[in-house]
Amino acid sequence: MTLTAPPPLLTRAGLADRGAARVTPPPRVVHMGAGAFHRTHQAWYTARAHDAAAWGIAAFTGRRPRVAEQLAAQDGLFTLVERGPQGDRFAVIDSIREAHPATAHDRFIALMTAAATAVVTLTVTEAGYHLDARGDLDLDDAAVASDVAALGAGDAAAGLQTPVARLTHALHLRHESGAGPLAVVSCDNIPDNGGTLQRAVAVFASACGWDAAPWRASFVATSVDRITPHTTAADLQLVADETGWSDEAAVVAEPFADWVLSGDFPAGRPAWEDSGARFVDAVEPYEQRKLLMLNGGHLALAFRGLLRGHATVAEAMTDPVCRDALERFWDEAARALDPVADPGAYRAALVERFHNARIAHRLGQIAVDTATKLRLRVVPVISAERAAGRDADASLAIVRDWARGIRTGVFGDPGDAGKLHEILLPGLHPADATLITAALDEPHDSKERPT
Ligand code: CS2
Repeated sequence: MTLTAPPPLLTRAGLADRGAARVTPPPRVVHMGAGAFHRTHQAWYTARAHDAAAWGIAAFTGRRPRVAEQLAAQDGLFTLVERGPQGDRFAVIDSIREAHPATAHDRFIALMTAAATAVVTLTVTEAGYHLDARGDLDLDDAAVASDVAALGAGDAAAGLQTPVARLTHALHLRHESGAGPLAVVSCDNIPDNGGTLQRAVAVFASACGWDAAPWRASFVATSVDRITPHTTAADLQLVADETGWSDEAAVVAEPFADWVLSGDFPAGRPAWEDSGARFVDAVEPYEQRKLLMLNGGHLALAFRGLLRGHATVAEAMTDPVCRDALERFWDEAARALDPVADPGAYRAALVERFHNARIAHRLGQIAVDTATKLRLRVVPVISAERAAGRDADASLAIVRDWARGIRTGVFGDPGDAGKLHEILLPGLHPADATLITAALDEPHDSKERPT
């Protein structure tokens, strides 16, 4: 057997050697949460803007530093594999200019107080905001409380745990430094993500004794969309074979991408519209459509699908029982949506996207932080249906599947099994809570038996 050497690591010098040199753009965007989704979405939109040469991204990871190490070794470069139903397309994305772990707080502060920095984007997951049931920052949360204490003691360098703390600290120092205004862009699947983050920052600031009111930060609301499965070892091998580069930071995504934004960018921004981003007056109809139909639909498929032994979204789509759970949930969700966002067309496109069997989007990847996701994606449909005098049966079936999955250890944290009410119910409208309690308490083997 002959062993062939692996191809060289993807780097800017390597590309230049092959006659494909890339411009290294100055960092003007700071990103928090440089996971796979950031790379397939905001980094890709930025790289395709006509003014990309002027807009580099300084990306910071969250709890795990690995992606920062991989990207740093590759000068921020990575391959995006666009995986359509018929085949793959490979592109080197060059918008990330530098990458750091979240612990590099000094570098984060240096960038956040630099006059040239115009935009900060976030993909820190729903749970990463540490919100309570009403969507407000939870000051009783242990990580939040520890960050308030650390900043109160002037001890930020010891390591802040939460993104809201890091951001608020940086905005406070930017204000003190007199650097100009900037835009803060939440790209997480949270209703009114811009307003929610703005309130969280104000509450955190006040807990630290700072007044955020005069800070010149514009909180932009967005709806983001691009299905991004976890990258596998086979994907990395494919990238090496097809591109001739070793690339530990490669990511895979569906061809579809969507980004709707609303708000001001007082210090400018990349021309993201060149890549298809849309700037609108009100993001809510689009955000609701995406959150309820795609993300809520994902939960319908993930819970029912995992209970029935499926591994991926595409697999669950071919099971009539899962498909029926999804379609019935979509009927309810569609009634809660603003027709301006054309939920019918979106739903038809979703069927195609979910059926893309070349995307191995694992149901287990979706079934994490499940209580927070249920609250944001399914409970609003229950409330809307009930308010209109209907039974919300399909949405409640998702709650039943959730309870069953956790109690039987199919997904979720087994330690949660005894406290489902405690996790899901606080803050809910009493009428919704009563109904959801009944769904949570229903014995396993009665309604919606998953066989
Ligand atoms: C998914 C999302 O993991 C999940 O909860 O619903 O990550 C979804 O794939 C993206 O929001 C698609 O844009």
